[in-house]
Amino acid sequence: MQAYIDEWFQTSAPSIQLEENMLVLYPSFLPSNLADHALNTLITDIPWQQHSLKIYGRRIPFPRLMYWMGQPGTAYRFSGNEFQPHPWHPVVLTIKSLIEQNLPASFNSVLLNLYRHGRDSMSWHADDETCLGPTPTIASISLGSTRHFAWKPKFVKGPSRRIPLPHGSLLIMKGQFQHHYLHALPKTSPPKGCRINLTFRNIVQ
Ligand SMILES: O=C(O)CCC(=O)C(=O)O
Ligand SMILES: [Mn+2]
Repeated sequence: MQAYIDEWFQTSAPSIQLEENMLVLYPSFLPSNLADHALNTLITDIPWQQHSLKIYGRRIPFPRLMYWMGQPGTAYRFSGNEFQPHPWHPVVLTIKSLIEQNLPASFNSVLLNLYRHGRDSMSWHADDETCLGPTPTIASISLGSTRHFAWKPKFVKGPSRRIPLPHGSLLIMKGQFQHHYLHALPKTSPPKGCRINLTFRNIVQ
């Protein structure tokens, strides 16, 4: 499977379907001028926030900055945090409508993550909160430095796999993906520039 992914990445096919279509990557989804503009605009316009995780009474800062955006009523609760939605940024709305024109899905919120360098990361998790419904479709846009997205089975022992997420790419997680798999954005040791990730979601309750 990993060899297939590596070969595909070298040939730049328009999309790759993985894990029985529960994971689909469009490597160059955004027009390059929109991807460049979104990266430059969001880095400076978003008042990026440092949130933290409470473990054994201690607050540990997440190794990345975040910002939650969406329509009113889409509060997002995870890891002991509750995020109230900030109003849509026009560039984020442009990207959202481009995705919605191409997918049978719509979104009422988005989590923005800023990975400042290769040591910023996201640990193993599933986006399986009840508020996302049982089979959420999550549309994940990457801007800036290419980083690897890793995933592995949740309930059985099995190897993890990884795929590079280039500037302007769109990764779709759908169906039972959050039920069967964990995913992560691992740290890298070679130095990396900054990366912004937008995961569009639909809060249903
Ligand atoms: O940065 C990424 O590509 C992954 C983000 C993610 O998994 C999340 O926001 O839940
Ligand atoms: Mn996730």
